[in-house]
Amino acid sequence: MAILKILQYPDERLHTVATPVAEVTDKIRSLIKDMAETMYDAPGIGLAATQVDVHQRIIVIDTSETRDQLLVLINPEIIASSGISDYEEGCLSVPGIYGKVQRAESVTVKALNVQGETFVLEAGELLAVCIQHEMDHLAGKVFVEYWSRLKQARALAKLKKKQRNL
Ligand code: QAP
Ligand code: CO
Repeated sequence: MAILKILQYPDERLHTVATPVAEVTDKIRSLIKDMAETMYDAPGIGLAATQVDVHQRIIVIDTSETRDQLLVLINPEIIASSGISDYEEGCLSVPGIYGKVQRAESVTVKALNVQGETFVLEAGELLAVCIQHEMDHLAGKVFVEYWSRLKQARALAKLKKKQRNL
């Protein structure tokens, strides 16, 4: 097990489009363990492989209060969505920056589990938002990129200032 390094916005590698996992091997399972450990350590509620510079379609999520409900999505696909939600988001790759993004309120997602079996999950509320946020990472998109140029520039200035003071 290992804590992986999380890429920090505006790292260009966050714009890489991930490719599907061809087969869920022990190597993939080992990566997933490290991703989960990294997410829990941060602590965060979601982490996409893109954020640890692995460009394969893998996501780990745990939105539970008890931090013991790990959800692993391999090759996720949204097969249905409905409603509109306007949730305040954050991101481990954009620390200290929070803001609203408009997304679907509920989603039905199809994915593979760590055993390589297909499953379908219906999600709402925070879990639905988190799934969409993490799937964006796999497509090379960071949540702040939904914002206006001005709001993005302000976020970037805040990040730069924080990095200078480290
Ligand atoms: C994505 O984000 C998410 O700024 C997961 O200083 C977040 O785990 C989806 C974090 C909210 C939907 C709603 C952020 C930790 C964690 C920070 C995270 C920070 C420390 C973010
Ligand atoms: Co994120």
